[in-house]
Amino acid sequence: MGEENKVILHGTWSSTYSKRVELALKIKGIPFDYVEENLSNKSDLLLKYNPVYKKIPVLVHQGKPIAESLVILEYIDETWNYEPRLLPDDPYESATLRFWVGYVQQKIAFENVCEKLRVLEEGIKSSSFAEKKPNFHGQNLDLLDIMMVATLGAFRAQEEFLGVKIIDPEKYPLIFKWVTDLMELPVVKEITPPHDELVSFLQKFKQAALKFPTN
Ligand SMILES: N[C@@H](CCC(=O)N[C@@H](CS)C(=O)NCC(=O)O)C(=O)O
Repeated sequence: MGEENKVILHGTWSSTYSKRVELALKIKGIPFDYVEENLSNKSDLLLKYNPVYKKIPVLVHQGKPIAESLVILEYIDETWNYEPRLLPDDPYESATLRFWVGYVQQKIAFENVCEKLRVLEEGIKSSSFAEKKPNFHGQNLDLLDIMMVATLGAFRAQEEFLGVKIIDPEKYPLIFKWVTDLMELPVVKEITPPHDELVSFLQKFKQAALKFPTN
């Protein structure tokens, strides 16, 4: 790839937002350089590229920066608009898929995650693409698959850290199968941080939060 077409991702290894982008680039087979950012000492380049939010991930393509993970994912699919597509061609299916992507983005966090998972499980079962989930064809993941595995792929580390079941296979069989099948794919394994590193990251994060409470 010539310098003018270069793709660079600024991210951090533990960020689910960076992982979304890394996964999309790998699924599409787009070569890229990766810059690991230290969020407690952000690089001048990151501040220049994302002066509004000052956050990772930032994708730089042809020298131009794009910020916000979901914006970046759509940019990737529009720019490298060949198979596998991250969004379906059918407008209704694409709208439904983006609806659930937005739901995972906004709602699937630590608090009340069980109720949110129930809504997601039921919503996917009655969606226009119900038959397709959770079946994958090779490594052809779409935007929602990327969101699911980047957001929930660390659930085993979170379960160990919190000492509670998050994705209970009896309560959420579809989500459990979906996420665990995705985690078996080589492309997903490539971007998944080692389990022990994630658990110790969560522990360190908690200790730091206890030391410097925000309120
Ligand atoms: N809405 C953003 C969120 C990205 C985000 O929260 N990034 C965090 C790391 S996981 C960050 O850069 N934090 C640095 C800061 O807030 O100063 C996206 O989807 O890209």
